[in-house]
Amino acid sequence: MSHAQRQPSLAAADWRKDFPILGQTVNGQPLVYLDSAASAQQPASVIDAVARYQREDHANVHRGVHTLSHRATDAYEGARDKIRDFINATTRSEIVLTSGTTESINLVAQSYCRPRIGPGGKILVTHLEHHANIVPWQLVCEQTGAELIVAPIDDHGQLELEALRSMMTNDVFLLAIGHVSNALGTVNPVKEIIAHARQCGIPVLVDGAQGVPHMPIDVQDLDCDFYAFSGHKMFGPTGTGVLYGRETLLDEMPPYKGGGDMILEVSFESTIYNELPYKFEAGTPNISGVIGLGAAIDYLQSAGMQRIAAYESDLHDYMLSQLGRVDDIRLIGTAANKASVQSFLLGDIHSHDLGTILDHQGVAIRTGHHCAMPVMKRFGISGTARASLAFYNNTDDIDRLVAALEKARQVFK
Ligand code: C6P
Repeated sequence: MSHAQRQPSLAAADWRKDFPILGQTVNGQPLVYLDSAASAQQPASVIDAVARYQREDHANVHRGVHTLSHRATDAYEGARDKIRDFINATTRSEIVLTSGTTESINLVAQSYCRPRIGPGGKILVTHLEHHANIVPWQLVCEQTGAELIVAPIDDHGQLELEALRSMMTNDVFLLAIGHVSNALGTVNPVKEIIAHARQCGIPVLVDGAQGVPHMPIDVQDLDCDFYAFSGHKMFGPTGTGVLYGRETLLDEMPPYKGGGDMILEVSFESTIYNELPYKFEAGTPNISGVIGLGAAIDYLQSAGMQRIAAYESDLHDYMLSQLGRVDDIRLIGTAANKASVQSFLLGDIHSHDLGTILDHQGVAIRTGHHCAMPVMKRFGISGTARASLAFYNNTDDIDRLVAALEKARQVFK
């Protein structure tokens, strides 16, 4: 039986029951949530971990001698250890806790690039990037006189690898590349790309916002210098995120923000900064959120990332085969290696209208440019409808999506 013909296993039914929000009806229909790339839902264990912390343990971290502060600190730092283990970083010093992928990338742009780059230097990105992996580099270029250069993609939404490699010249200071495209679902062969960049002496930042929720990530195996991701896309709370950074690089970088907790000693004459990773974590952090993120990692570890990836791959194939049967559908993003996302257009229905009609049928998708305007421009469109999957989705969700699209077609006939 071909990959595409295989039905996804029923394991999702077990996972699904762990997500209380999915049990509701929306507009009179059972909710079909196909917008996990924007923000994934949280299992009860995450919601409970945050609530338990708020009820029983809340206090500021790293500051108090009292019991609650110790408990809060232990839980918060325990989550950092879980993150280290989850992505196989070498040490916990390499796990900087941020508010999300966006902040993680801005940190690298301002603290790693800005002090080191100038006119004549180049930052290399790809045409597939989310705005969060474009605009921080444009800011640095404006600030320093460096130049942003962009590797092209083909009509399937795949990187033109030969062109990318040929752009890795001596004057390139950093390659910033997404692991998985949020708009098209393309999975980039980042391990091979990083290996080539390393031969060229170019450090690499990977935007892993759409990678971490769907596949096992091993930053040592990838051999990347930075890997950025968000808690809310991996079934944890919003306002949490991670910057993995190679310790030798983080060590050399100046702080990104100043304030409490990132210092060892302050006087009006000078300040001695704290050790890694605290040097980059000024002010009171999102304590409850990070504890929730730790619980999300526990959940993912017990589900098993390999198992999740295999299930989602089958479900994605099923989605493609079913969408392919819808008349007048145009699939945007047809790369050979894809994860969990499919963009499409239906006839000449505006994507926002399509999203609204689907919502009336209880089906939640995202519409518009997906914060990836250059991708839309590349395909000559202003936006798409996008269905994105997580392991709590199943074939019924896909069938409901297809039925809702058929209904939309009738409405607009
Ligand atoms: N993409 C989507 O619907 P933040 O907002 O910092 O958590 O993540 C930003 C970000 C960076 N890179 C990629 C590849 C992303 O997909 C995102 C967020 C959401 O596709 C919201 S636009």
